[in-house]
Amino acid sequence: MIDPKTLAERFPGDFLFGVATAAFQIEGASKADGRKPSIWDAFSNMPGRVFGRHNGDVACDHYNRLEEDLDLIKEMGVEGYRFSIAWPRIIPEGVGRINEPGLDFYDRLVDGCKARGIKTFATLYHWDLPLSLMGDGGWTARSTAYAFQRYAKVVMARLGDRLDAVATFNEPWCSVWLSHLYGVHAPGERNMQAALHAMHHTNLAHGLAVEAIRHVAPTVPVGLVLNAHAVVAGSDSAEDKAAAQRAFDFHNGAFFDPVFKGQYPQSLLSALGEQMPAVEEGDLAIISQKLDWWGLNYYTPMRVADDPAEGAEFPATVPAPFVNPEKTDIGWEIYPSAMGDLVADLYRRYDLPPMYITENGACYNMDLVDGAVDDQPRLDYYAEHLAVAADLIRDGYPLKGYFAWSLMDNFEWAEGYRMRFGLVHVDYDTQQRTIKKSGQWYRDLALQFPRGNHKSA
Ligand code: GCO
Repeated sequence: MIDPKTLAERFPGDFLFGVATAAFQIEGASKADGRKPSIWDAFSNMPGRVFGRHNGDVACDHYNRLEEDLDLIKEMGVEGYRFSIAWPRIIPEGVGRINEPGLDFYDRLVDGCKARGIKTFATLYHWDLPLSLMGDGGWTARSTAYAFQRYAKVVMARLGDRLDAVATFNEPWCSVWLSHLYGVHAPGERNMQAALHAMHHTNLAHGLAVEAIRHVAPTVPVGLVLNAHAVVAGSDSAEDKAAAQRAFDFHNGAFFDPVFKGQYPQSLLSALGEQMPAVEEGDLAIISQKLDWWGLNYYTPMRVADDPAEGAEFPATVPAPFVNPEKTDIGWEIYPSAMGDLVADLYRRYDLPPMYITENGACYNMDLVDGAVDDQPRLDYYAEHLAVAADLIRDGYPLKGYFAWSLMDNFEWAEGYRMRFGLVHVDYDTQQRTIKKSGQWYRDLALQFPRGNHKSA
């Protein structure tokens, strides 16, 4: 077992270790204090969408257990907490009326972190779009981008003085492709045209929000969290290599190119441009404003091969087999070095600001035995990926911090509560929290920071 103190030596003294969560996955209290439904409430209440028809009504009951959960974060020894803000608590209908009690909750959250010496990394959008906005088409409508800008302004006016960083979106790949093309996430659409509209309006919303944040809270570092895919060709054949480049353009380029280059990938425009909404003059300048940081969420590589089918839709790829047969309980291949290769590839392709790993972690579903959870494979997953993170720092990449996904077991979207990613176990009947073996190990690592010259007084 890798000794956390030895591993700690490989990181600079001011490296930030944190834990991450998202509002809909942990808060519960879905009808409390003026919150209105999000698309995830609607989606999870429909049969056949989420495993076991699980929903977010109670989740980890975090909304009602805020103080004890903040104590738990403190106990985890971390210096940073990455959380998301629920738009339907702040502006319940998406537009119009502002709901003060919703803002009050995040006020308490942020103050509670500050009182405990924990840095606050807020995400404005982690997939819980106010359901009312679906009346206009949700993310397929350009108006949603402007509604998001106003929401960003409202949040930053209230919390901006106490946030250490803010991200506009979490994983637009999921809220665009997974939600509008593959139908797996809310709103469950399966349509390329809808997905391309969601893509551009999400990118636009990101840019409009950056503008709003800089206006209202100019000192808060602004970023974007992307689940960049480590795309690997299934073979050395020219066909598979070309497939990998198309997959890169579609899965990564659709977001990285407009944000960091001010244009959409040419291959995507050629193949799908006619189905895209109008890109209005000035949109790409708004989208490509310089960011202070970006966040990478990494779990597993994406192996692709060419799809030889006649008329296959862009990017025309099929999955290629795993190289490492070892996978986590959610079925994702474990392949730590792909994370390092991905970061190197992205810094080669784009002019990127400093980064954080904003999510990394593993699904293992072992349960409590005699009051303890022995989740050695999760601990190993963390140790192996953190070794790659340390290599990246050694090689000169501007990696500033690492957030484990997740603080605790929670609502794993379409998988419901059956898939567990927590460093802390949650008993959903009693809401009891128990730090797992991996959580104790992570705490021993995180407790070493900050250290050396960087130690704060
Ligand atoms: C994500 C998510 C998390 C997931 C995690 C595991 O951004 O994909 O932030 O919500 O729970 O990735 O699938």
